[in-house]
Amino acid sequence: MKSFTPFNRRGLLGLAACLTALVLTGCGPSNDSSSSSAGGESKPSAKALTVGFAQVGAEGAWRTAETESIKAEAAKRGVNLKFSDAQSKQENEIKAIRSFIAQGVDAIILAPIVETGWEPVLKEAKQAKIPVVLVDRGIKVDDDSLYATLIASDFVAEGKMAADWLIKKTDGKATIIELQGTPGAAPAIDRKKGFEEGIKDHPDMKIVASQSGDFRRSGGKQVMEALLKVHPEVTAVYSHNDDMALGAIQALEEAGKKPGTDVIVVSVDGVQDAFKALVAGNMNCTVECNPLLGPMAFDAVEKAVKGETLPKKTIVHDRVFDVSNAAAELPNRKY
Ligand code: GZL
Repeated sequence: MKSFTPFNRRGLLGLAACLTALVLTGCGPSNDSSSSSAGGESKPSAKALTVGFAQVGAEGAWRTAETESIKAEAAKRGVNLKFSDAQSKQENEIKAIRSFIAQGVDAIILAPIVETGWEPVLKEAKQAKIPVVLVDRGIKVDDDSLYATLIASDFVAEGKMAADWLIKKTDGKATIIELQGTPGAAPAIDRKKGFEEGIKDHPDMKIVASQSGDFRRSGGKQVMEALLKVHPEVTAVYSHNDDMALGAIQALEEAGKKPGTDVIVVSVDGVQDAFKALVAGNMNCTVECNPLLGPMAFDAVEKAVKGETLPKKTIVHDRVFDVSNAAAELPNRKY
């Protein structure tokens, strides 16, 4: 057993004294709860998220309402939002996404103007490990890992609801002009598909003309003016959105027809001006398509940035409005 000589005994006493001094003066490892040691550290504040939002443009009331919903929710959650209005051009949306990637945002929200052409830029976002949340319109890609989730209405169902309502209203007999949305856009493709499915077993429900007004009020008016000259026998208009329907109503009035009576007007979106037209009797039906997607979009972003797996699609449910329920609903409309 090792004996202690005076040197090492003295040495040991000195070492003990040093250690005591160290602990008392806090020069050693500290376990003081007020310091940054593990026990009492204050949680680092959650870093505010920076999110890029690539928006289609500002083609109408619905789009404006969606933009406002996303911006308001970002402000409410303290998110640093970088916003891009693509002026209804896909190349501008793609440029915006590349810019967001270069800035190193935490996530991207994309409202894709059309269904195709997204793979290259979404692969770049995936490479940069930046999740992409799609809102309001879907895309066609082979690899659905290129986006975290899609939050949107079921446009085929909307088209079907519009058809069902019109069949009931006209006892299955109508000469229809269809106003299509933006060519290549998911709501235009699927609202057309749903409406056609809805009328396929009703041979007297005839679409005599179908043309794009690009989801714009001006487009709806111009197309309706032109098609009225070719089809003065029209008895119903099916419009892929309210903005075009409101333009068509103007064209019908200028042509001396009574919209809502001579020509039945059925549309989609449920914007406030459509409700006013329903109450005034110029429009007959609108199928709601909710643009207030901000809360759901940021719930998805917060999950996606944590690497959580999200459902590939979250369907936003829609209701049908006509003269029977429009007046009661109008005061509740938020867009
Ligand atoms: C639907 C949305 C459509 C609206 C139109 O989710 O993409 O685009 O129905 C808008 O009013 O232009």
